Amino acid sequence: MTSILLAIMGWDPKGWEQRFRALAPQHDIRVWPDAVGDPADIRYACVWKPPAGLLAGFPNLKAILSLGAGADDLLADPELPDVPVVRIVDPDLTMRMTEYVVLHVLMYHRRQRLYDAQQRERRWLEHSQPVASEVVVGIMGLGVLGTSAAQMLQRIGFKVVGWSRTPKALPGVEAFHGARGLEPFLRQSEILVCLLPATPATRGIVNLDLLHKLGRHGALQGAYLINAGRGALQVDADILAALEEGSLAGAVLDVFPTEPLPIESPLWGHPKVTITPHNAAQAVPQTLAMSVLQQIDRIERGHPPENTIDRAIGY
Ligand code: NDP
Ligand code: OXD
Repeated sequence: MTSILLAIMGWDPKGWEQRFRALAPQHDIRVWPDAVGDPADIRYACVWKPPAGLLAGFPNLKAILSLGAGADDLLADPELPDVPVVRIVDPDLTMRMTEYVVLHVLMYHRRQRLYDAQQRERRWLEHSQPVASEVVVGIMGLGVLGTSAAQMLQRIGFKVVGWSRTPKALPGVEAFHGARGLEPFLRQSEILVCLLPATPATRGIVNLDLLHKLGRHGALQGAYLINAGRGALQVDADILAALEEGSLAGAVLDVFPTEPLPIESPLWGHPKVTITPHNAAQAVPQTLAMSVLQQIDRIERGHPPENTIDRAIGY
């Protein structure tokens, strides 16, 4: 019997506990903070935003498994034990993010907010509608989530460009990479979709300088931002400034430097901003617990875990 710890902050741990117990009755499931038992028993820690220093208290850990796709919070723990850190890669999570991206790209492309406003005024007025193939969507981060969103957007006709750290070859997607690839990527992008991890290299990347480089004179006649990566990527004041001066026509934000978004943030009431509470791709135990347990099973059978975080680059 292997002892597995669940340490979850900010989400309700009950669903995870029930699912782990149902799927892995052969394992000993412990739950932080009330039912940890002897810390020396714990071999695997399955976590979401555990307090810094907590994991250092488990001397016999074999791996840490993040219950989310992004592991930036974990890596910020200066006492993080030196064992593999595994993140979630799961088709359910990926498809949820793809839905979110496609939904909001289409909202801008089809000018749905304009038609909503007209409806409130009982105005019957048709506007010209560009074809999707004239509209360029730029995906920052061509990883698991960015690739899936790029492929779906392509299937519904958009021109898709992408940007990543290392070179990528995705059929039909014009791919840019690295510092030199950033500006030509941005110049084409009318709708910028941000699906980057938060790392020392990406923090604050969505700033005024970057927003000024977006393609504003394409088929949509304006530039739009969708950030569902991490709040640390964006500078809220710069997004507001870009909206005020008109260099940005709209922003959809799922993530923020401070979460929950403080009540006094001017983003809440801005007419060109759409806010969602960091749920673009909700981590649902019903489907994701299996992915986590499969990685534990791999390690127990002597195989290296998949989807490990490279601590040197931060994702
Ligand atoms: P991946 O690790 O699969 O992909 C990350 C992508 O970002 C890769 O293409 C990588 O480049 C690129 N990248 C990283 N650093 C840089 C850099 N410095 N310059 C250019 N490109 C860079 O992650 P996922 O796609 O699975 O997830 C992305 C992020 O989405 C997560 O880290 C998390 O923060 C966020 N997320 C948000 C959720 C939400 O509900 N809002 C839910 C789930 C995840 P390369 O391919 O060259 O390595
Ligand atoms: C994740 C998230 O990283 O929910 O999975 O943000």
